[in-house]
Amino acid sequence: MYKMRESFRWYGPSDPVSLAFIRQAGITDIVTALHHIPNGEVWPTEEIRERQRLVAEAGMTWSVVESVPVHEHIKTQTGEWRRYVENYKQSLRNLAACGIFCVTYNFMPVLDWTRTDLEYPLPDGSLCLRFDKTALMAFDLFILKRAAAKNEYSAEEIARAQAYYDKMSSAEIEKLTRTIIAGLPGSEESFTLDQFRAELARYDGVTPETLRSHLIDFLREVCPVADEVGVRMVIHPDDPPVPLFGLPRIMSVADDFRALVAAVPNPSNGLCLCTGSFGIRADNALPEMLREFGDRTDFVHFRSTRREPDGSYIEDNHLEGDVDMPAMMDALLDVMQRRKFRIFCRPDHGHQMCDDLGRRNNPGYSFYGRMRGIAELRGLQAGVAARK
Ligand code: DNO
Repeated sequence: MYKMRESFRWYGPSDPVSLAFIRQAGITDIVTALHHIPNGEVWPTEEIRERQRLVAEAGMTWSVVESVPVHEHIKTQTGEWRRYVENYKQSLRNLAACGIFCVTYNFMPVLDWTRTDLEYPLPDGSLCLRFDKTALMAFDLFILKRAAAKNEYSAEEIARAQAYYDKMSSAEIEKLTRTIIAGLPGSEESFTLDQFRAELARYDGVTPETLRSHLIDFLREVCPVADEVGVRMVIHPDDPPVPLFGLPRIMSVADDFRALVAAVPNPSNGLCLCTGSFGIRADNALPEMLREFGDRTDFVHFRSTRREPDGSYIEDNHLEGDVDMPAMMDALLDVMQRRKFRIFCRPDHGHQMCDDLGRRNNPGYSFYGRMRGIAELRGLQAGVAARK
């Protein structure tokens, strides 16, 4: 029976979590990126090889890239975007030449993933990531002061955000601002308030249709190269999969991926099925999506969120929250069996717990929380597999 190819994200030599620890979690495959290369530039073969060497020395393989970032100018088709597309193709060729064939990317404008609290305390003393809709609205309306924001929320929401903002200290305002725009790990971008406003302004008039056509143009350029060198490009969904700051969102539901495949049927056009991101929307039927898109899904992020009625959510333990993990695992095992292929899977985020607490951590990527995650997923897999 084909089992998950167990992987862990590692942010490179500056990651406080060591490769030695990751190996002891039973992991075989590393997910990483050359975070020091500026967005848009080519990833040189020597640098890729050097990173591979570090991972190999620790007894594992660098198998998945997360991410080769897509330069903002490609998303808006402005400035030097054509040069960035050519560079992207070259990075794919270089990765393939080094034997790396799975490349994650996303097409979220301006911000990669977004949360409002990186240390939300849970009753058991661990800390999780949280998205609080009221805090986000308070930031948008009263800190960022985005002009159109007041038209996008209801009167009741605005009143709630006002009450929330009125109680905030200047330290809390500063912290929330940093959490939202200073760049979460892997996002590669970090802004001040003014820079953020300028970036948002670049999307004035960019509708979801325009952004989608830019993504399709990008894929029509890079997929033929990816097909040729055997790379699968796996798009990560919007996180969270709802519009933020008036920005267009185009990878939030199953229909979004269907549209991409219809426009660019190339085999290299693939999906990174992130259960935590898609799972924010109750209208995303995750196991069905995995079964439908299974042939194109080379990478799965396992994470579970717990939704609250107002659009807020916390990141829960991997087998708790709203995601039906047993059903996901069942679908995963079926898809792998059908394809005769082991899909790369990683526990996406974990709580800060035990010896993670009080240490420097990349939010979501502390060691023990993810170790608990992989242990639970592995157990779930053994149980579901035994019944097949
Ligand atoms: C967050 C991650 C994202 C993801 C990118 C993929 O933890 O899931 O930052 O890596 O969106 O391009």
